[in-house]
Amino acid sequence: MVEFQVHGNTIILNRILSLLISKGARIAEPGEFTKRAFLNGKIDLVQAESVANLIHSTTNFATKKSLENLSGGFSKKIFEWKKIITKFLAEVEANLDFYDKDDLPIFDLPENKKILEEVLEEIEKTISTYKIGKILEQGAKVVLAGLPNSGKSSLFNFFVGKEKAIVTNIPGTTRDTIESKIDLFGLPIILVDTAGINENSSDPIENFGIAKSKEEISFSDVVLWVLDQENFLDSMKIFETLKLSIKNFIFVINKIDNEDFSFKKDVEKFFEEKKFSKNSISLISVKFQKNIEDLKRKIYEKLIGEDKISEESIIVSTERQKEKLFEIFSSLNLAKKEKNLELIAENLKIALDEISELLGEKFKPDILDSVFHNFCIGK
Ligand SMILES: Nc1nc2c(ncn2[C@@H]2O[C@H](COP(=O)(O)OP(=O)(O)OP(=O)(O)O)[C@@H](O)[C@H]2O)c(=O)[nH]1
Ligand SMILES: [Mg+2]
Repeated sequence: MVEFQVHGNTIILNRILSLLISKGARIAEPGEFTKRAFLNGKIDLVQAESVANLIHSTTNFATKKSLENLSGGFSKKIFEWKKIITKFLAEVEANLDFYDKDDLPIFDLPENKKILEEVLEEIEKTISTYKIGKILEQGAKVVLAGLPNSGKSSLFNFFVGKEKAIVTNIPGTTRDTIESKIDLFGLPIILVDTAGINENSSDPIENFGIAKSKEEISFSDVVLWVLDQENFLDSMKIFETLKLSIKNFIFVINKIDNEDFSFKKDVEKFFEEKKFSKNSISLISVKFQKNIEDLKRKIYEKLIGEDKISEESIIVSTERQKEKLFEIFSSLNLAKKEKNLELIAENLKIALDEISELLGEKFKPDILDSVFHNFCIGK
């Protein structure tokens, strides 16, 4: 191995690279070093995938989870499952080899199935963590929408922590969409501020903005529909006429600093009659930073549900891992339901094969290509 310590100027770097290439060196492929570590048995495929997640992670929590997977936390769990299934299979096969088909099994089949049931539960729980794993990997889009002047940009600036969007008391201030990345309890969020939706605008620029707002809503994971006391009924009317098809809305009633108690009661009654859950309504004041924590918690719950993800939870971080776990779950479930020992053995064997594929002990070359193609060069 040769290491060059040179000045970081890109022109100098490029000239050194060109020279080395002209002498027969080549640029590493994306993920080539991780791929080599995998092919040489230093890490398994689940660990290799976490290198890509680590590179792309944008919050402390995402980094922590990728590092845990890289150091083998998830793989250890998979090996535990593998051990249990292998032991079960060995007992079933010994029975098949040494005893007559009509004999009763000489091992405790119900006890083995009970242990299998526990593994199934763990796998199911693990699969459900992909909801959060996917967000850690790709981020979630949260869109601020609603009528003009309701305080979308004020809320956007508050979350972002700087005056990125223009705020005025003139309706129609925001004309375009503005994005910023924020960290919501460890989840990487792409927060989008949009132009206020106004059904009767004659201004072509504003109308372009409104069309973009609607498009953003259709691509979002959660929409914060921002309203205030003055536009409350109009805003709800427009909301209903839009017939938006996504489910994840939170009605954010802003400017409660101005509102008397009776208005709050009216709002609650209104949503009760519409049968909206309390988790979909948050009354806040951006100006006085009132109740923002409540809103943040509700966004978090909309994104990952009420499943408790503890600090220690293993997180499934790629689509491939999720798919493989699902296949393992299905085969083990068949084994659990089956009474015939030969068929139990068959399904356990399939599950073990799938575990080998999950860990990369067995793989097809195209799987490796798809795992390593989103790495950057030098990793
Ligand atoms: N009293 C009070 N005023 C607020 C609050 N939040 C925002 N405002 C004011 O409401 C006005 C509109 O705020 P913006 O954030 O520009 O509203 P917007 O929804 O982005 O408006 P458009 O860009 O026009 O769609 C500004 O004068 C803000 O200062 C609040 O919590 N209380
Ligand atoms: Mg605005």
